[in-house]
Amino acid sequence: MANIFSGIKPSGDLTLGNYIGAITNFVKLQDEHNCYFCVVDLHAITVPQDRADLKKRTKDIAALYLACGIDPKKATVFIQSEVPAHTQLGWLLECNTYIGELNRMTQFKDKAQKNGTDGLTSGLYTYPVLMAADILLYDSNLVPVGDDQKQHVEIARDIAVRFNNKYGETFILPETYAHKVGARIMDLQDPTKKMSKSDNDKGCILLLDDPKIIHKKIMSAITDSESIVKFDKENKPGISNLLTIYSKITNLTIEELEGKFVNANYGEFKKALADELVTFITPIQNRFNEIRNSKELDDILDEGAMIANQYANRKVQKVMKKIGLIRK
Ligand code: AQP
Repeated sequence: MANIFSGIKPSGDLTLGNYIGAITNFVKLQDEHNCYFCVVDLHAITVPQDRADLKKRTKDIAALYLACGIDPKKATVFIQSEVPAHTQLGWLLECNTYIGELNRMTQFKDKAQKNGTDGLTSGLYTYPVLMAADILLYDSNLVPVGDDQKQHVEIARDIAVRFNNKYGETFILPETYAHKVGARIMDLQDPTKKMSKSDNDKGCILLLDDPKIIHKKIMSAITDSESIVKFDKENKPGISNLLTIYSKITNLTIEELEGKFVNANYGEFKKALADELVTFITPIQNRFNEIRNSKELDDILDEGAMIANQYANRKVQKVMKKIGLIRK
């Protein structure tokens, strides 16, 4: 049985990209492994957040984890800021991470290139180290993430190797667990760019979108002028992205879908996809509405925080001892 850790930050409302890229693997892995699934609220504050939105979204994401099929009897579900060992270990690891390594992180580089570094926080720059702490704290063997997060799992591994070499065996070396297809769902309006919760507009399907909005967003997705439903990422990124989404929510293969829509035009294909999406998302939304304001959700998060704190505190004490942060 492996240890699994992953999290999603409440920097926006959950997207279909988060679901397909990450949550489907959370649900799959919980049956056979020791799983810790977290709402990483401390990562969200690396960019400015409205207090009330942050509070609301943190619980929304926890409720959506459950609504999407994470079972609290199988997995520990908790909020990152309720387990102080994450920030404790984050600092200990920052003192074992080089500035050159952080300079290579593409997410920060992209944001800095787009807007310059003025107004960017040092938290945004060092957040990969906090993410390394999240992962290493639970002796995680596997980290289910989408494509964009692979580099951050790699730096966690590099930090773990360095720490182990310096202080003796302390950390398990984590590996990424990602889909072959669906590890990067693209924006519906710009299929060369990742669907992202902080760019919530027509290009992004939210798990809590109204069915009418879902229809509208799918029907207005950018495609191409060929009108052939065929997977070709290079030349037909829009249709290929829609085929990937279709395949992921129905379990039909891309080839089966190409066959099914061989005589269809893009309008017919998009309508069928929108219908499937609504059928797929409606039970998730119903379950979300049942649990979002229930006592059940708070009980699950209280219990999750207790279990996570027990594991994480033991681990951080071990790490401190290795470093020499010990009085007796
Ligand atoms: N478009 C995507 N396709 C596949 N997987 C995705 N993930 C995010 N977008 C896609 C995966 O979802 C998990 C949670 O991500 P996160 O919230 O920690 O941060 P992120 O990767 O930066 O996600 P967003 O939605 O793009 O957030 P913002 O806009 O706030 O930066 C991760 O496993 C991620 O790979």
